[in-house]
Amino acid sequence: MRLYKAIVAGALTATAAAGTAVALPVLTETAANAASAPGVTVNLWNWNWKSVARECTDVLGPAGYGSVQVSPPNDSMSKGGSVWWDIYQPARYTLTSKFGDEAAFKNMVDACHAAGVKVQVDTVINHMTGQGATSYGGYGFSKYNYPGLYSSWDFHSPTCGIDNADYGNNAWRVQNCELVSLSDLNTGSDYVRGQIAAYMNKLTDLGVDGFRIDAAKHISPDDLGAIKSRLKGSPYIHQEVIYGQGEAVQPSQYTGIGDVDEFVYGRKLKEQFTGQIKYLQSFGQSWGLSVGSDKAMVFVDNHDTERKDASAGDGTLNYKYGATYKLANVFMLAWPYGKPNVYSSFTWSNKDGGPPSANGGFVTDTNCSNGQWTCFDREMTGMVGFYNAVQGTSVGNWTDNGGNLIAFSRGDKGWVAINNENGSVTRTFTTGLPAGTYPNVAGGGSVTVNSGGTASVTVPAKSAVAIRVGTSATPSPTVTPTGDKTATVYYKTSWGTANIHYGINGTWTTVPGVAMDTACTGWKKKTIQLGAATTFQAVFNNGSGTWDNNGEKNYTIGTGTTTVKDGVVTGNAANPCEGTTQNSATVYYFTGWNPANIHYGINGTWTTVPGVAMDTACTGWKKKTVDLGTAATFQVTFNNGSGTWDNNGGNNYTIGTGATTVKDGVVTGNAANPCGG
Ligand code: LAG
Ligand code: CA
Repeated sequence: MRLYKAIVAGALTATAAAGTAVALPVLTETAANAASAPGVTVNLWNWNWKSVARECTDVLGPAGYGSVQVSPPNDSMSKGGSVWWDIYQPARYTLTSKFGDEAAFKNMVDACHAAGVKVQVDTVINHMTGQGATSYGGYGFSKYNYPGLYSSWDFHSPTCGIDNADYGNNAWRVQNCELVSLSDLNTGSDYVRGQIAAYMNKLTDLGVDGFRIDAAKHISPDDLGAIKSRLKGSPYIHQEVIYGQGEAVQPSQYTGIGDVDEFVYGRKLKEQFTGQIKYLQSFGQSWGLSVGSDKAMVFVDNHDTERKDASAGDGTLNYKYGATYKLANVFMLAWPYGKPNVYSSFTWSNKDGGPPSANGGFVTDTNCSNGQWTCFDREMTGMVGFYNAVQGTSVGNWTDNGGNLIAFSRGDKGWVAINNENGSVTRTFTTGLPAGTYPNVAGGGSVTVNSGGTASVTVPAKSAVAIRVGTSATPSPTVTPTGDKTATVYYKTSWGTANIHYGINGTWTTVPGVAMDTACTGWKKKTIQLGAATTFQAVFNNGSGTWDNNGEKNYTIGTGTTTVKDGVVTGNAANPCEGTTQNSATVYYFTGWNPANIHYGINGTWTTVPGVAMDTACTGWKKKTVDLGTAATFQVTFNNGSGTWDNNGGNNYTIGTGATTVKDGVVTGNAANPCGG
């Protein structure tokens, strides 16, 4: 590991030195080609500099991430921490942001470089502010006046606002009028170009390796090209040019300057992963992606798309989709298209709400176990190694089950199976890998490949198995996790839905964790496989932002049965539900939806919307068994997870114990299993 770090650090220095030696005027064409490849980028959006530095050292470097993308480091308008979007209103180019000062920024760049990770900066250069008068750094400004930097004549004037209709037919207005009332810099002016380039060159001098150009669509390619020609070195550039069908400004107009953020990619992955992923066999530019693979930076989501309504056509998956989101990211790192950008940020319920902060909006350190941060970068570490190992190979051995399971190889370097079904799939797959036993880098367990390159693999529901060359074989050629320790946790709560979010040896579940079952009135229950571990860390939440993390300390829980009640952990406990009445209801629901959720209330306590995912019982039928405690009936509604509901015409369904079918609005109690058996 030390040797690896030393080599990478040496390579970085050499690139920087070569960059400064190049004469400035000839940069435009050669620089685009010379810009060093970013590898797998991770967007640690809204992390403070201290936390990014720590992540580079502890996680990103060891995992093999190539670059980290950080939030705008310049001083910005301050809304005192109430919203996230004040960072997209620059006040000046001094590095006094809510994420830390210039010294902290420099420390971060150095720490990331020492770990072999390049740094890309989100640069907001199309506009200044639309509101406010004071910045995080304590500087005073007004919309068209930034003392010592810009005055009214540095903005496009007369001023105008971009209208929705402009996108279709008026590129000039999209690039010269104001985006959401933000004062639009006159990027045609020599002075403005000089100030922007000076800011970016200062970042380069601090060691920055690349830039995301915010709102690039709103800067004409001519202006952006002119700014680029003034940049030092050959930074990697990706431009935010959001594709819209038939629009006047198109991503392809920017590929001469650098890469483009490919927004169609995430939209397509959302469609497939909430439908049938078998179609992904032909996934590529022919699907309507806006630029070619060599010009695309791709992502499952970013800070804007994760906040779009589930029903919006341009929305994407986000961390709230749990396992589905993770599978889409596994696909992105396994499938050869574009340069992947993994997203890891804070959890939210209010779309505008700011990240965890203190003292008037200064972002506090990232904490990966209090539920306020997704730390999703940590869940993709194994797949980053996979990405690095398979570069230069192509897809082979494609197979699917005609539905939601796919598998493919990358040459003889890697093989992946992605199971987006609600049930596990066991098959013999052709992996194309040399014989051996490989750890699953997308989850737990291992796979043994025989001398013919095939392997018999069980891919659990909603999970992935990925294996690659270069990983150390596990000590014994056995399947699935070593060790078989389990822990059964009973949690006392009045929440309708309770999730347990837990970490075993530092590897945590995806926020919000795993849904617990109702054990009896007031108690939720979950049994967890610990492998060889004898203790683990756990916190609980209600699925909509309320957490119990034991006053920031987490709960430490051992094997066997444990109860957690009012902050008290009792190990080797008796089952608190023993002796209580335990009614249960099995509901069969006839629907074409996939997924289908059951949202229900027992004695007036309802699950958190959208409720609980139902399992597929057989064609057309979904199924879920619900523990009712002492209740004899409960209230039920159904939904498809994206806003379509069946609530029995506003009356809800009332359902009793035993098996019940619900079909076309008709409830049949004490029903036979409609799937037979
Ligand atoms: C971007 N790319 O082109 C960013 O990815 C996106 O997050 C930014 O919008 C936008 N462009 C400007 O950099 C965000 C919020 C907006 C917010 C804006 C400026 O999505 O909602 O606008 O940042 O802070 C806010 C208010 C507006 C208001 C504006 C100016 O929401 O109602 O007109 O501030 O005062
Ligand atoms: Ca503009």
